[in-house]
This record gives sequence, C-alpha cells and structure tokens, in this order.
Amino acid sequence: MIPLKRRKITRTESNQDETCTFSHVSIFILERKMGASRRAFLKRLARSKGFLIKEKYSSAVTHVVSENNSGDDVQAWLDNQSGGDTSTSLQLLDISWFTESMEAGRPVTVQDKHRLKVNPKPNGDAKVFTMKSYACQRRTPLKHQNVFLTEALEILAENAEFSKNEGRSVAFTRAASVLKALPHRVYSMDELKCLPCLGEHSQRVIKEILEDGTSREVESTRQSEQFQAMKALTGIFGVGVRTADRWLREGLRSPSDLIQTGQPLNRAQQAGVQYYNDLQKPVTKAEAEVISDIVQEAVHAVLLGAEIQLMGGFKRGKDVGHDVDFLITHPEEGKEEGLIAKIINWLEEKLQRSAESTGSEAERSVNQSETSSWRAVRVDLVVSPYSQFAFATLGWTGSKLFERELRRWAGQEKHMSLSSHALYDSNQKCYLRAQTEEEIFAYLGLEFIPPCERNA
Ligand code: 8GT
Ligand code: MN
Repeated sequence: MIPLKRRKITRTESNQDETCTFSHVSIFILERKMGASRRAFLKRLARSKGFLIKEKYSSAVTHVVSENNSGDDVQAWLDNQSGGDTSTSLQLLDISWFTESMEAGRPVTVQDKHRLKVNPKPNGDAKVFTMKSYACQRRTPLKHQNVFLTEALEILAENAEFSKNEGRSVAFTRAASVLKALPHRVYSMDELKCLPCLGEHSQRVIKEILEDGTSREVESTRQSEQFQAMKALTGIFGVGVRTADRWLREGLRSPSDLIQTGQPLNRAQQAGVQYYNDLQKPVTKAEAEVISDIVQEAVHAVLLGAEIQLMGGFKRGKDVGHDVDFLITHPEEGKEEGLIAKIINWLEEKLQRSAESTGSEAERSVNQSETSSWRAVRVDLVVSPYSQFAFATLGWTGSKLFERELRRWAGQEKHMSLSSHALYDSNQKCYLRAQTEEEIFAYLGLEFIPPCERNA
C-alpha cells in the first residue's frame, strides 16, 4: 500500500484518464515560447476543470495548444517529435481555444480562428538536399526561407570575430550560408544530413532552435554586455576589432564614452564618431541612386569618358546597405591615375560652392529645415586600371563570403591565386587575362553565378 500522502503526489495523467470528464479530448500544451511556469499553471487549471492533459506528446494527443508560435513552428516541432508522422486529424490550436474552453468549462468547438495555419511543405517528405561545398559553386538568392536559423548563426559568427577567432567566425558564416542556399525552410535535423559545412557546434545550435524556438547560447551572446559594446564600438567608421577590444578593456562601451573620456581618434574615427547616428542608418536604394548621380557628375567633370559602376550589396539586388560602393575606370589605360584625388577635390569644391550659395554656417544653423536636408553616408570609391577591371568587378561585387570562397577555391582546387587585380596560374606560372567576369569563372572551372545569386 502506498501511503495516502504519496499517492496524492504521484497522481499523474494515467489515473487522470479515468477521472477526466471529456475523454475524447486529449490536450498537450507546448512549452516552447510559453515557459515552464505558465505551462504548469495552465495544466493545473485545465485538470481542475476535468480536462485531460498529457504530460508528454504522443499519438494519443488530439489537441496541441501553443502560445505565440506560428503553425509552421508547431508543425516543425511535431515533425521532430514524431519523425514527420503526425495524424492528419490532430488539431493545432492557438491558446485562444484553450482560454475559451476554460471559460466555458468544456472543450468548445474548434473553429477556424482557433487553428494555426500550416503552410504546405514543398515536395512532401523528399527533402534531403545535397549541396556543393564552396559558396562560389552555389546560387544564393537574397531572400531565403531560413532567416530564423541564419540570423542566429551569424550572431555567433560576429561574436567569434569580436573574440578575434577568425576560424570559428568563418565556420559559423559558412554554416549560415549553406542554409541560405536551401530552397525551403528547414523543419528537422534529418534534412541536413547531406549538407556540407555544418559543424558540430552549428548543428547543436540549429537543433536547439528547431526544438525550442531559440538557442540559449545565441540569446545570452546577444544580451551580453561585451557583445553589445563590441557591436557599438566596431560600428564606428574607422574602428576595427583590435581598437574596439582595447577600448572595451579600458571600460569604454559606446561612442559617447569616447567623447567623454577624450580618447585620441584618427581622422576616420573622428568622422565616425561625429556622424555616428547617420552612419548607423541603413542606406536605401533611392539614396544610393542620388549618390550615384553625384559621383557620375564628379567623375565626368574631372575625366571625360570614365566608366562608373555601382558595386557591393546594391549590385547584388539588396534594397539597403551600410554604404555605397563604386568602381571607376577609363578605357584608355593610365588615364585613371590620380583620379581619386581629383574626384575628392571636385566634390569638396562643390560643397564649398553650395555653402556659399546657401549662406554662412551661422545663417544656416538658424534655418530649421537645413538641419534635416542632408545626411552623412559612407561611400567607397575604387579606381581600377582598365586591364584589371573584370577582376575588380568580381572582387567588389561580394558578398564577403562569396569572395573569400572564390579565393579559397582558386587556391585549393585550381592552384591559382585570385585577387581584385589579377588571376595568377601557378601551374602555368603566368597571369591570366580577362575582360569579363564570365571569363574569370571559366578559368576557375566554375559555373557563372550572376551577382543577384552571390548573396552567400
Ligand atoms: P553592405 O550592404 O553592408 O554595404 O554589403 P556589401 O556591399 O556586400 O559589403 P561591403 O562591406 O560594402 O563590401 C563590398 C565588397 O567590397 C565586398 O565584396 C567586399 O569583399 C569588398 N571589399 C571590401 N574591402 C575590400 C578591400 O579592401 N579590397 C577588395 N578587393 N575588396 C574589398 O569590403
Ligand atoms: Mn557596400
């Protein structure tokens, strides 16, 4: 005989089956995004009203209730539990059904408004993908289905970079890139079996997110003071990881700390601090086009016949960027020499001219509208000799990982050395000439990937 007290404590769902009032309804409450204490409270409440609540998910469950989860999230969680073998009659419900049922004192009829919407999975279950292992062998579109995973892995990559652990940072970046190239959302670890570049650590993080919706490591990194301070400090134009790390160890946390403590800053960093807020704001495509016009005007004013191309993220189809990149050349080799200085001079003179025409600094400072009529934007100007233009074009289109992988592919697989100036072939001991990106891909034995699919 079990003493009465103990029997009371060990009273579980098995003996609840007999005591519950609505035996056709067997509820499982998902802890994901709800938390253990709220779940425990809801279970107690439901049981006290005679509902059958299952402790663990099993095929006996008829109603799954969750809070703040999408239907896809719940389905992914279920697929993970049951190996994708869930009953079609299973109800995936929002907490609203549960709350209404508690109020009614009985399970209310399931209506559409209670049901979580689950998107059909493409191609049913046949979703085990294979993939080439270098990012430059794959097409990576800008928009993809796995942001919920890649964003987390990229936090860890960024944090590793802040800790000057480049190998680790690249490993996380590569793992994220593989998921960006997948044409569908990941629901279970099974689908990742045949994918390259997913190390043990990345897999652990992915698994946790698939099961719980978040990764503890990622969330604690995101919240950590060190990560946030490094992000703020390296976010200043002209400040790299080394400098930021030194400041961090001196107790500095933000751009305003630098001003208050009067840190010595170089010219770039002074501009970075002065225009910090402006430079934090993403540059839009529309702004990039306005800047493009200004750069065109300047370049043509100082060198007729020069060619200008918009590079970087905007060339890959992004709507926003952290800067605007331009590549400039002239068909007559040699004409491009000294061009940057001339462009900068012309732009500075233009600024002077416009300042004179709008009045003095003092007059302008009292003019309210003037304060919002301009903003600081980071612009990168690169000048390339015509003979190197194809290499510069390839080198400045990005993404950073795509570029890194191109160079790794060239070295490791082809015994060639690629830069944004040239391609050297160690087998033939000579430089290879190219006038287009297509020719460079061909030398490297790679399929041509258009810029809009280089978002690795
Ligand atoms: P964004 O939208 O954040 O601006 O993204 P992005 O345009 O893709 O990145 P970026 O940081 O502006 O860099 C643009 C391209 O220039 C990338 O492909 C990057 O690899 C390349 N790049 C640099 N610095 C240098 C450099 O010093 N030399 C060469 N050859 N390429 C560089 O960022
Ligand atoms: Mn850019």
